[in-house]
Amino acid sequence: MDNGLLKTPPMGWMAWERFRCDIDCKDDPENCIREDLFRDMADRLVEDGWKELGYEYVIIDDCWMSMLRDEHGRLQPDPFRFPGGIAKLARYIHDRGLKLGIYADMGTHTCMGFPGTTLDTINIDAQTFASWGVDYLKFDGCSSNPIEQMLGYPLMSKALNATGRPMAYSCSWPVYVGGLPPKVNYSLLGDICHLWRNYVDIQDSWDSVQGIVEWFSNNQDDLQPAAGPGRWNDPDMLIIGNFGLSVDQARAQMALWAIMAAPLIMSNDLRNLDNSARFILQNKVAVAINQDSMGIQGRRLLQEKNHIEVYWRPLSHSASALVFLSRRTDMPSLYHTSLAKLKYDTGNYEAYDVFTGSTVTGLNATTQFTLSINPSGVVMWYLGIYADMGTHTCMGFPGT
Ligand code: A2G
Repeated sequence: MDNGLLKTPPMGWMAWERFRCDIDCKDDPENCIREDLFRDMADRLVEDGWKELGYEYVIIDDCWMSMLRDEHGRLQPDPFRFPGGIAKLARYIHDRGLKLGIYADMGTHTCMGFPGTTLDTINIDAQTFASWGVDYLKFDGCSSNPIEQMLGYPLMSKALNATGRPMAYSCSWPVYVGGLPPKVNYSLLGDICHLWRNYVDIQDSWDSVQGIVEWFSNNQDDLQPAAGPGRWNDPDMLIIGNFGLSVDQARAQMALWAIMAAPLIMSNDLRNLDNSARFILQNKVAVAINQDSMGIQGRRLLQEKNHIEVYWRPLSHSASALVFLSRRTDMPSLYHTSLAKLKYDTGNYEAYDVFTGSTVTGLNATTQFTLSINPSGVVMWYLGIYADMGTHTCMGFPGT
């Protein structure tokens, strides 16, 4: 949606993948969906360096609601798990310079069976969220039919705008109609939503990450042109820091989400994150590539027979990013190539290896180079043009 919000993909934290619908605050007080969990995550975002990198949204997912609307027909939070109410939680989050997201569902019930938003309650729900100070709405689509969705998603967009409060609008609509044209109209989605979920929910495994990347790449001709400032495809949350990914696989998720101009919305436990996950998620160059101001989504360029794949994204200042992904399961593979083989023009380049910090200078398009790529791992390069006319090259080396 072109109203000035989300000029770059949103960054933040969302409860769902890691904390699901845990409402057992008696036996699992640390992990249940309640206001303390969101306050804890807000504290971590501010105190552990996330906010300054751009991770700013704290997003409540399903299972925050009371089973009943209030006497005015408004949604209300579960009184035991959110005793202070959402407005107070929003103040806590705003006081720390962060933004609050919330979840609702176009349909009779949310996916976990809490009260849904039907066509007749769209306006009141949008007004309720605005009155609480919500900054972001994830609008799911369980328990509705395609006609209700076709009416409801645009109506919610209008209703949010009519509140006068700027709220980012995330639409799960495409998932419920198969994710692809002609059933999904991506130009309409780009007009009414800031981001949208295209495909199945992510789970805590490399299989799940790979399946998502494969689907997005196989369908990139339909999906890639739909993205741009204010309108983003959403392959779902970052699961880095949980239980399912090795360090190499975590780097791969970060690299591929950066290439795909995907929302960087983590779902992990920021209170217990190991340093390797933290370094990957806080990698400044990976984040900068994801947040590039041109907002052009990248593409898979090549699938080699030996299960090495190459992904590419054009970036501002004539720079670009390359990701070399190994989908092999044997040993580190040597990959021989040149920039010319990857369709680069003649010129002099320098490459910065995003995860090792090493630099390769003196590359021209025909220079042959060899990379070693770990199984289910990546090498990620930020590529600048070398020897610009100016005082410094794009990477800060002496210029001409
Ligand atoms: O409901 C759906 O499965 C959501 N999926 C998932 O992200 C989570 O919100 C869950 C909560 O019950 C989509 O929005 C596509």
